[in-house]
Amino acid sequence: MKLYITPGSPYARMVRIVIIEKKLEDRVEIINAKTRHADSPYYRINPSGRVPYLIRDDGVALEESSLICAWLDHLDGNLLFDLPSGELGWEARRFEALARSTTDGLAVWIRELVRPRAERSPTLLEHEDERCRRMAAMWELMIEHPLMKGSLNLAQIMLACGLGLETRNLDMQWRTGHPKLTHWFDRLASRPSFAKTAPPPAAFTHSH
Ligand SMILES: N[C@@H](CCC(=O)N[C@@H](CS)C(=O)NCC(=O)O)C(=O)O
Repeated sequence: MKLYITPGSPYARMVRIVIIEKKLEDRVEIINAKTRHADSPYYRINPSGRVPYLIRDDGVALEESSLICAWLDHLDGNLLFDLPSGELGWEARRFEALARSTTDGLAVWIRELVRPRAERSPTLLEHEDERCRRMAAMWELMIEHPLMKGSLNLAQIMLACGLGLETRNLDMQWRTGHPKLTHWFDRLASRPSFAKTAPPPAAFTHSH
């Protein structure tokens, strides 16, 4: 199989972590795609131009990190990330949706910061900064929930991939005033699958 990624994408990182946790590294070739470039050859492979993008051995291609993670998890019939049944299953879905919502904002923010300074919207940057502060305060209250502390799940992976953008976005200050979230993140970040997939640091900032 082939997985198209960019090294900084939190969504692609989520799939890469699942691949490592599932011990599928020998079965998936990881390929860097050139995204957000006019006439990129990648557009002939994936018309949407987005990553992650998995081309299965049968040639069928999948977009969307949640779909790709679920498909990979089902591959060997030995589910690592299956949802619990009943109320806990809905809680797991709720947490995963909140983690994805958090990451969606952080991804929009870094995307804006990567633009040339004159093309950036100060309104958007301010909006995402404020959203990030609110979401970090929310997670500080929720991070000791059994779902976030128990065995690894997709909500934990998604949230950590979002917060991990801190090494690229120097304006992002989710740690400040959030000791529980900081402790949670640092513990997860030392796990081999997270350490191996950490985004390359960059020094994007708007404030200085
Ligand atoms: N909902 C998608 C989001 C994927 C996404 O936004 N990928 C970004 C990188 S973080 C991308 O490929 N952007 C390139 C573009 O928009 O052209 C998922 O979960 O896979």
